[in-house]
Amino acid sequence: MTEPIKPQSTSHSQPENAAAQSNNDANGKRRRLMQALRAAVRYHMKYSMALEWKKATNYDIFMAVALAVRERMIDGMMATEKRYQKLQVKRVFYLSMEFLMGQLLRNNLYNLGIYHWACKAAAKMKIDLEAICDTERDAALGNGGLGRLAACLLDSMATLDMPGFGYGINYEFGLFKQEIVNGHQREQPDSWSRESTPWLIERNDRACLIPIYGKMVEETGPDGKPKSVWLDWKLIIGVPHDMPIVGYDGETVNFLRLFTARASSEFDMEIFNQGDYLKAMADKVATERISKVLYPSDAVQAGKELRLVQEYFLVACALRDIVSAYREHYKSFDNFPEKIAMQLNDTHPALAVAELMRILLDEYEVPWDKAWQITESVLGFTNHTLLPEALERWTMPLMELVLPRHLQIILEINQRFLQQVARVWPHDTERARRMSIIEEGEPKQVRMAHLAMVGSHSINGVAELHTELVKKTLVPDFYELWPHKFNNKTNGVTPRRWLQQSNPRLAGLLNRTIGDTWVTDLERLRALEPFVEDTAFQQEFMAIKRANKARLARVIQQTNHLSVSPDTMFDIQVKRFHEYKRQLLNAMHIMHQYLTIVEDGKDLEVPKTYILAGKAAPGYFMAKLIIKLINNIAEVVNHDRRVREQMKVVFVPDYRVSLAEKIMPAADLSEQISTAGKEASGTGNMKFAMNGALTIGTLDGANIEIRDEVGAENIYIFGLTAEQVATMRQNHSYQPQDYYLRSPAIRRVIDSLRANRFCEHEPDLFRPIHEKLMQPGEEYFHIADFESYAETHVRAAREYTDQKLWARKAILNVARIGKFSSDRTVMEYARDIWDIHPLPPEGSEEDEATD
Ligand code: 26Q
Repeated sequence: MTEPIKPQSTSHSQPENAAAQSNNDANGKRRRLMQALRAAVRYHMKYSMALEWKKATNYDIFMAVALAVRERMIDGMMATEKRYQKLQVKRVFYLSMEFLMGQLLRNNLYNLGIYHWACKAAAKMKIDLEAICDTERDAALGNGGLGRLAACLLDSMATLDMPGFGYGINYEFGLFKQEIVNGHQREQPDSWSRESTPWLIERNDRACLIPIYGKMVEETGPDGKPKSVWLDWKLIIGVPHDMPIVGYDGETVNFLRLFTARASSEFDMEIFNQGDYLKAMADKVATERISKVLYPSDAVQAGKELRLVQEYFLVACALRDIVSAYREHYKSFDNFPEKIAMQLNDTHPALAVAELMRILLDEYEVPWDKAWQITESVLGFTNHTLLPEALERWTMPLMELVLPRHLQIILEINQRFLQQVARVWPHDTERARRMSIIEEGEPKQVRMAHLAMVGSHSINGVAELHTELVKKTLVPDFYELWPHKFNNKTNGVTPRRWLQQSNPRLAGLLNRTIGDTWVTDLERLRALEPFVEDTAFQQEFMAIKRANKARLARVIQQTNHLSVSPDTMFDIQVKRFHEYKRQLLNAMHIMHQYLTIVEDGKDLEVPKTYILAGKAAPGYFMAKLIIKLINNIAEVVNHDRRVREQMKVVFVPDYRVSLAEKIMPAADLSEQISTAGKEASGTGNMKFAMNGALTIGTLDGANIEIRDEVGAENIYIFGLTAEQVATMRQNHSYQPQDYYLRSPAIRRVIDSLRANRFCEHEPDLFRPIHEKLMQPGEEYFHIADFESYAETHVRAAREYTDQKLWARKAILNVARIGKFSSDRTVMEYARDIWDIHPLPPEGSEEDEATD
């Protein structure tokens, strides 16, 4: 592989002559690298794309550059595989229905260590590489937090030189594109062009055959005993497509393996031969539907057959692939747990428990107890939600239809599990009912979280509070039975994408001030603390923030045709739309601010730009209505001359990873305002703070740990605690009406909704909103938290007017955010759950530093 070149190798201490010599070498290397890049790009433009330079669009140039870069990634991937093979290292496989990768060219160039040289090489060809990178379509194979976490973990595993691989589905359509029409969300298909992406390498040689549907039939086995066999199944072909994942410094290149569903031609042949051509074609279309589209909901599960089939398809393809690679080196399964770990990203791949058992039992005739021991020691399960409506359940009839053999195995697992429960708690039928993998009812349902917990040796939550709530309130029986299985792994985000690449100005300042080691060791940001009082540093820091705000203002000008001033405070909430995330609380506060100006004639402490973005699941009525409300508020506010100098409201359409990369660095205030106890962790909160925004937030998810790190004086915490919320729920004491009667501000906001102030031409449009807000026991405590929220906003705005004070706090957020690197998260998973270790290439790192 071509050696990566570090942009600035500063830390080497060498004798003068040797240093000069090595500088010359490095310069020569750079020159050769730039020449090689230019040559490769020209080559691909001509021979891969058959295009002339003169006629190439920016997108064509993107393709040619990507193909040139891809060569280096493939070299790295093959070298990495060789290294792993040689030592037969233990590997971890991250099974996930979602990988929200975003754009990849910029990331790959940075991680290969050639971004700066590629920029220069491009400049020589009169090309603006940043603009080229921005023509790339996002790979949006995920909904939000859970999918983006998977992508961050892949980046960290490769950066840490760990053998960690992603397994997922190669959706033809990722998350829908959001358009806003008359203030309403409209969904458009996202064609991210998986057929032509330069980042996927089709591996027909590793295609696998997956059986599905059919029935169980009792037969007599060779030993004369009755035996049930799975017959009349259909076959699906899974074709893997590998996306190389380059670690920072380009040394380790792992991969994300995504499977496409194809109809099996051998199988179809039979029907073709029977002459039913149309039936055969219909079957083919039905099969290939499996990898057609990502389900766009990130909370309520629809219980749809196609989704179950998708989940099975992922698990079956992944396990076949993993087992067959293992079998190339080992005859028995004795070493399986020593060589393989698998992590289940929520319950979506929980069928892995049954599928691994099936493979071991039916295909390799491993006895039950041994198979069970292997399964349990290999699997780990991560929970990402406390919302009851998001817990996956599948009806028994559907399971039986789609996966008759798996259902049999699940029932057997359950029987043995319930025997174990009965040994610990004899005669406690109520507890057995609660813990059973099967939920009684009409119809009976399979609880996927129970299946995942029973079949895994580790169960983790994604922030400290969340893990405590999983143990104490979500599944207390399981915690009592297996306290040793439960552990916390607080989420993190990759500082490569979310600081170095998205905020090059701040990254530059950091490099100049404390060196560049923070890129792979984020705790090094602590070295910034001595600079918090340094006026010159503060000014530079704030100037960078302003430049990032100006960059976002340009985006907003283009998308919303609205001009916003980078000299106002940027108050930002971006995330999926959900009632529990309480964009509505933000909206209520914006209405309150507006009414304060126009009705009370008061000025705001500071001029503000409220920025919101995010998608609602297409079937989520309330979330969509809240999007409409925010757009209507924006319409009213932005056209009212009375508030012109003081506030603007922007809803930026089509929130996605590439937009987030422009938004996070431009925030002054980060809104993390979920109802306490509802947000498992949040990861946007980390991205904002890492880029120097202050958080206004509740004591929920990772906000609590962010406060612990940055210090209570550097974050704006408000509202009820999870405990207070739970108590008020228990004793049914939450009466929104009480707050309404007590608080004129709340009254005015609710009354303005009732009076159609934000929907003059569509009376009653927002009735469902104010009615729900005022319902006794309202699930999300909007009104209960309103006053505390509004007061805290006033405090934040006042402090913002003292720019020196604000700069100090913002800098401390950056300096103390080190914990939230996904490198730390991955190291904890590797140590506590996977038992895997870094395998740096020989002669890298230490050797380099000492020679
Ligand atoms: C389930 C069944 C059928 C169809 C869809 C789904 C489904 C899909 C996606 C259910 C849930 C999701 C996504 C959940 C998610 O993103 N959770 C978030 O995970 C983050 C990473 O751990 C946390 O930071 C967030 O707090 C959590 O909300």
